[in-house]
Amino acid sequence: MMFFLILLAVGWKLGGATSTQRSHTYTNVGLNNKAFTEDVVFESSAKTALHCGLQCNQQDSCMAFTFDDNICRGHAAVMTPRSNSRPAVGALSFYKENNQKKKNCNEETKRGVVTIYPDNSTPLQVYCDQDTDGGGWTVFQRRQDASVDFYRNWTSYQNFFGGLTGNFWLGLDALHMLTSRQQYELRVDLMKWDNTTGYATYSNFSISDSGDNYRLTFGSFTNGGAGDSLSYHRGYQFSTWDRDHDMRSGNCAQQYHSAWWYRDCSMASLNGEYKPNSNAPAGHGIRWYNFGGNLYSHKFSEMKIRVA
Ligand SMILES: [Ca+2]
Repeated sequence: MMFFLILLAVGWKLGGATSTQRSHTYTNVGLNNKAFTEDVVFESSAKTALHCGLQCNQQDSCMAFTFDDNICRGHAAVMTPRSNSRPAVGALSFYKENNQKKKNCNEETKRGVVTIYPDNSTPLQVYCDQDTDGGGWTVFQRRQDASVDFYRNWTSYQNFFGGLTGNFWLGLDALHMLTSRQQYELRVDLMKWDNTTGYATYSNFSISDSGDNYRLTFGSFTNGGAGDSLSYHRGYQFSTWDRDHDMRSGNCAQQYHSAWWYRDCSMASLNGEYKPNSNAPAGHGIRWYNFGGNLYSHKFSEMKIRVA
């Protein structure tokens, strides 16, 4: 394989080592040399996998190739956790890493902190969860300890704060940018202090722009044992201690030390105070009414979106 690497002048990833290249990176599919069987864009003869790779390299529509017994096949599909391509046993198989800018975590195959380009030009650093329910999730909120203060003002919530590998908020402007361009589903993951977990999913999630105070829109509760504590907030604007858009005469965010799509006031409030003793004053804490009740404050929360 080193032979191919040098002659092709493209990168090969074999046994975890990757080298970058002149034009495209090819990565071994790594499934015991299984091959793609669908989306064939060309078939030809080739003496070696090297020649096969060069043919694929010359065609934009070729995203992967398989080489088996001097038969070279180019394929339009890239193997990802959500790909419909089906592998077959017997051939050497590689895929071309997509050098185009990825718009979301569905298109991205890497996990963790990555840079995506929601509008094809503006870089946005996000955290991709590729493990939960098939992956493809862009995480926009995480609470896992008390090290980051979430009782913040309007400007702070418009922007990113925290750290992508720990506690963070991606920012309302970023959420609007993402959800105004593609249709997303929402998932909320929660963990109690006894490590029991629950989740809730919603369809057609989007956030409006700053002029509309980042109003929360979604279709419906679709699944999850944590129950539906968000529908109460559907259609309401975001509020912080210094920007009151709630339905109460007072200020919900100020009263409960959080920031949320408050109504009068909330059934969920995942930006509340982190309370290691699990019990918070009523209305405070990381709350999801249908999973723990009004007083319970969760050990862990994540909010994430995926292109539907
Ligand atoms: Ca108010």
